[in-house]
Amino acid sequence: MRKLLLSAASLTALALMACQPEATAPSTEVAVEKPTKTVETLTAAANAGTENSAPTVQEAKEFLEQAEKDIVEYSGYASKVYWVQANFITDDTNALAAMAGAEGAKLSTRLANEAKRFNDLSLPADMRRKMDGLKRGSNFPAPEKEGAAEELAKIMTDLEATYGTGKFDYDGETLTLGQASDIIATSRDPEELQAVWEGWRTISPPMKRDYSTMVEIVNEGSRELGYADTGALWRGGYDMDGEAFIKEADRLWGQVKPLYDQLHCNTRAALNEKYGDEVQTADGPIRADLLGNMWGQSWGNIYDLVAPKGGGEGVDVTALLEEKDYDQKKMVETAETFFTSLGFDPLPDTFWERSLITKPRDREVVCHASAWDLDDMDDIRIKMCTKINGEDFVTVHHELGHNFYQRAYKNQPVFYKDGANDGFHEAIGDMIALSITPEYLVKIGLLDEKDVPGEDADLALLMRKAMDKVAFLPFGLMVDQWRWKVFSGEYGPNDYNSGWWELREKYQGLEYPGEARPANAFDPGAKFHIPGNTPYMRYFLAHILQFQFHKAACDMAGFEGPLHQCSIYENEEVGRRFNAMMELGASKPWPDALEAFTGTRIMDGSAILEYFAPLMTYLEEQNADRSCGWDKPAE
Ligand code: X8Z
Ligand code: ZN
Repeated sequence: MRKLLLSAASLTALALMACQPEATAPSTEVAVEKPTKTVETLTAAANAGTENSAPTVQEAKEFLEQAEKDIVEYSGYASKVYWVQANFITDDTNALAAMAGAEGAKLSTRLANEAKRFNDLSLPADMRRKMDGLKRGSNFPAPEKEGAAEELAKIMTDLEATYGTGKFDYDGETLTLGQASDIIATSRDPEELQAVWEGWRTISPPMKRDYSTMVEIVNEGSRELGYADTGALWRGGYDMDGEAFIKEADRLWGQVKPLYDQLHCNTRAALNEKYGDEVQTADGPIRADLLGNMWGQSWGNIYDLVAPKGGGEGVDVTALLEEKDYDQKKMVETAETFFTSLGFDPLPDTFWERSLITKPRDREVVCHASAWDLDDMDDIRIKMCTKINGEDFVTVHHELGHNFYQRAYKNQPVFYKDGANDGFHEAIGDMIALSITPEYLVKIGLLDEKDVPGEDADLALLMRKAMDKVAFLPFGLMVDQWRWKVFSGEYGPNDYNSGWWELREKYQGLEYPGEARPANAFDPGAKFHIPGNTPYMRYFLAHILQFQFHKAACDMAGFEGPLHQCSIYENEEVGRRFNAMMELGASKPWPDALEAFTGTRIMDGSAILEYFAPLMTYLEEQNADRSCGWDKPAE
């Protein structure tokens, strides 16, 4: 949890961290119980509802100034509470986090309600934007009734802690998610894969009751803020009408689905060949435990099964990191160097002193990678249980992208200390990581010149990347399709699991292993962002945007070859223009920020299609005699 969501652009004025469960929001006891005189006066006047109480622009200005102070004061301590809890999960730190969360929830609710007083007042655009942001409250708003903020904050803290400490027994050992994920990534024994996949999902049934209570609470909070439900509140965070946003997401998915369908078809055929009809049929959905990832969200770990024949070797970054003896710190330093090569200042010493980059042996931490901004200025950090492999090499770039973005917009008012939209925040580091080409790896000494793959390896490089990036797209979309239906009531608690699998099949073409899921299964709870309460549409958008950014950057750099061969390493001009977009934070509607860097105001999937165009041709050839798609034939 942990953010006070404030702006029309899904601003999180309490942008303490990216990639984290979001809270309700902030304020100290003092701020909650003793609002300043100005605000008291305003509130009393608003309640009085007389003509005499019509607020002035000056009052609005004072209100915003006071709100900013309250938020800064709250987040200054709450961020430290959350950091300690996520780095040291105990009953005590959970209790502290829940207390901070409740205060935050009350603060955001109070500010949202007070901001309504200025609804009919004509305000300068910038003040209106701040006011609208405040009125959105938080992504998980508490209703005003007594005790609701406390109950909500406790549930949110408990859900996250249950996930963070989740373990299960397999083959005489107690496995953490990290250990289970290694088995899913490397094992090719379908029985073992199924057992470990099912084992991890035993951690989530106990979450279900709390989850449904939480849904009720935040829906009530959302209704008090004027939204039909919490899904509508989330969809309202994109500088456009919520209904228009649904259409926008559908449009983007429609652009990229043909590429996904081809990848799905080819991957299913490879799995069928590897495991036989008994395990993976040649038609229908793919068995979710066979894809090398606990959630079937990115498939790079089974690249070996789909490697184009005679298509060269590609580059195995995991092997290179091992060969060159990289440790976690060296991985992060390497990612930092990419940013500094673009002209960004190095990370502060405190980043290195305070970040957590290796899984501690002797205490419980939230291992899911995240990036934090503890003082909304320079105290930026990451927290991740980094593994020395290619996947986490990309993730450290992803996390530093959050940190460099946070620092770029640090001089904005607190209301605007956030991404242009949440997809932008997730796309920055990923865009940088798209520049990790073989030539770049040679420049930094990770790959020897003699091992640079020839042109014939392009397909291999593209296939590796597509197994991660293209495979992810429908997962990025379906997680919040599920949550939107949960918030709207279309999926009640009895439908949570069946609804999840309905969407897993519809969008991803996946199915669970085994005959049936247990009656008490709550499989959504086994994915961090559900108990961690982090909206997910941001990752879908980021997977579109990062290719759009990459293409714009390569155009700027004057690169003329195919997009997947372009690296912007050491290009300070691109860095300067990237920074110009980043330092806007959320101060402008996101199309303005997009235009500042790419020249267009529209999110567009054509860059990812261009990037993978040679692979698409290859996939279509491979699939020519296959029957693709996964719909069951009509009876
Ligand atoms: O959660 C993350 C980041 C932190 S914001 C590690 N990601 C999503 C996930 O792991 O499910 C990055 C890609 C998608
Ligand atoms: Zn992220």
